[in-house]
Amino acid sequence: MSIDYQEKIPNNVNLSDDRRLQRALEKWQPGYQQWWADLGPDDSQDMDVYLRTAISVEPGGWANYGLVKMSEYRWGIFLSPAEQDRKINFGTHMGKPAWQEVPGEYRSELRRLIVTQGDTEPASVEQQRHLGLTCPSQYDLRNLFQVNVEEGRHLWAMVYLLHAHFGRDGREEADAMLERHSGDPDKPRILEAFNEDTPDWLSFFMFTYFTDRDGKYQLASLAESGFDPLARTCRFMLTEEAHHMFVGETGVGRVVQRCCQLMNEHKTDDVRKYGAIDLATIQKYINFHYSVSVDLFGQELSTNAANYYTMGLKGRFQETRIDDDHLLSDSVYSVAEVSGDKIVFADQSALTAVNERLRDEYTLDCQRGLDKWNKIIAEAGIDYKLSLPHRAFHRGIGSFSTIKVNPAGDIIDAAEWDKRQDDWLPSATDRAYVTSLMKAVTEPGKMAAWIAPPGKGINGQPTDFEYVRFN
Ligand code: BYC
Repeated sequence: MSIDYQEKIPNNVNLSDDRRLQRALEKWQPGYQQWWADLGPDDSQDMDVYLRTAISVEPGGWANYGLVKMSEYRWGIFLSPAEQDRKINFGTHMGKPAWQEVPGEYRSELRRLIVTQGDTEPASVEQQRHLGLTCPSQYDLRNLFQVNVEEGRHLWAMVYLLHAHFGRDGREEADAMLERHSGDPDKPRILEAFNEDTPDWLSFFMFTYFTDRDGKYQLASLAESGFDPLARTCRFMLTEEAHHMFVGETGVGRVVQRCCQLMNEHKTDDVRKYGAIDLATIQKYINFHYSVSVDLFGQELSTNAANYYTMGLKGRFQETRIDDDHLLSDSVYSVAEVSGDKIVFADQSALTAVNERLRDEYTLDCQRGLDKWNKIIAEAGIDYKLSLPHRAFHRGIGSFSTIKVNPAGDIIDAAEWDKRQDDWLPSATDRAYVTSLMKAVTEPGKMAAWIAPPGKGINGQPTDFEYVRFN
């Protein structure tokens, strides 16, 4: 399963054995490179960056670290090793051998899932493209670029599946991935959160914490797929995704830490005076990014999701570790809904509730980071607790999208919402303040005033290592 870097497209799928596929992908490659040059990270092409490059897909020692010129980064196609005699583990085909080719009857559903997943990857690169110009440190700049190149590779992963398994319409979908753009009024990205701006580094850390974590849960569900090439591709993507969430978790943690430090030093909550971001503003950013990210799980009750499950295309998180019939035809799951002026829980078919179950698992996982950030605050002796807003707060998709709910979960009227929303979500003033802090700090080891230095460097390097050469 070693990766062949001699090829024009590095890969571990024996691409050279399939000349037609190789040619088709090599034809797509220049368009991708052009897209990266146009809409990838601004002004980065000449920089040498200390990046991790995948050299193997085996667990442990799968990556190489070294300075890479951004314009020469090698994107490739890497699948995790095949599991021998893998079976379909859920739905009506349970127990049958996993599909190596697209099951004809489920072609359009499978294509839709792959396209939706694939579309998010270049979208995030587009959303983050200006951030390098205002990096808080070299360490952070390097992390941003690491995330960006890997999201680019995740697009390759989905484009490979489209080219290898969906013929002409797959190739058309692959082309369309480079035609839709984040926030484009005519050709937007498919999922709403990927059309929002990522205008500043606090938003970036929140995005990598909350939205990349949706990626983790969606990829983990697709990694259970009965369509084996999709499962294998997603398993390898998950390995890379872990670093992205680390960037988010530690990034927000360092902003919290810096704030607490200044609160103690100056005996005040108003750290804006000292160029840091106050806890109340951090809470508003959490409210925003969490609510936008929970929307990405779709409707609470979804026949699409039920169909994907029954067809064996998209499973639950860690499907094989769940002890039940893996059909869900007779089981129930507790789902929140609106009843009069209250939000209550009611049992629903577990099959139609698979999106909601995944959202619940995601929320539990999100809370872990909040606990860590709260520990930083408590250790600084400060009496303040960050929290996740209620699941119904600020929703654009699903049964709460038509009502107004405060972060505590009380249904409120539109007038109250209008009056209070700036207390709950970043206001124009908050955003302008955070933007005002965004000034590039590029000397090795130096940090912007609003963020604490990282606990340690990348790959055992010191924090003042020269992670980026600007040339
Ligand atoms: N925005 O039955 P429902 C990542 C539409 S992130 C706009 O609930 P379904 C990453 C929906 O299309 C992970 N529209 O939908 C992170 C449907 O439309 P139709 C990305 C939405 O399909 C950071 C209708 O509402 N991967 O990897 O069950 C950086 C009914 O909804 C949205 C995936 O998402 C929305 N948020 O659930 C980089 C996995 N939600 O049919 C990367 C693949 C719903 O009425 N996607 N709609 O026209 C899926 O599994 C599903 O498409 C979803 C939606 C879970 C997203």
